Amino acid sequence: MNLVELLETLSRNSFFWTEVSEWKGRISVGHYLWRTEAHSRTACSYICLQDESCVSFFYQNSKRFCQGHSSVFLDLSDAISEISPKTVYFKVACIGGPAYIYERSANTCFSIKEKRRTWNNAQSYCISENAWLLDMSDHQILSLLMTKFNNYQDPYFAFLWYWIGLTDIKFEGHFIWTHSKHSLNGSIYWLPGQPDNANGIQHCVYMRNEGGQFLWDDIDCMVGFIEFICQSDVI
Ligand SMILES: [Ca+2]
Repeated sequence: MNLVELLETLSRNSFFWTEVSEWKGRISVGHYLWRTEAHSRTACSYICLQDESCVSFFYQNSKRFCQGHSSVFLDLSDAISEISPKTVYFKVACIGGPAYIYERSANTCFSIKEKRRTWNNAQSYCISENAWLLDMSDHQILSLLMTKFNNYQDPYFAFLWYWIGLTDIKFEGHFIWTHSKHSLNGSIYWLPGQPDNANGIQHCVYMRNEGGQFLWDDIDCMVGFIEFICQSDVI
């Protein structure tokens, strides 16, 4: 396959196609901006350094605003040896930025935030990264991710609670995934006896690990000690 044929293949298979250029013998298949929070300029530079596709960053001290510019390059030899160029690209290209992990099996990106927030503040945090609270309305993604969380290798992960993007704040008992706006029609993932809307104030859903399995519970959206998982698209 020569260069022209390769580029044609990439553009056919890649809805995210933005531009092509050659640089130091590599091909750029696109670029994207990411934003996140960092406590210092050094921390921001570190985030950029950790992302092999990051080529520049900008830090605004007053807002702790860290913005980076990443270019995604393919080594020509890698691209040829790996038949699916989509896979090569997706490994690094999450809209949410370098903190996001691309989950190949579900073709989505997510980031576990070790920060404690109310449900609304967690959702705002995700939105600030061009992401949203985890939406598992797609049945395939639901099953893949719930299995993944149950097998997650981080030893601390199973001890914490995590908001997900599911709420019945508008109509009691009618749970909606906030990003996709899809209704939840039955689920095998509720904790026993849940959702119970205890005291009439439980309208947001979090998950926690019970006996080796993550399951869901509805709780007061204002509870502030729950961590959360953001999800973003791939570029
Ligand atoms: Ca409950």
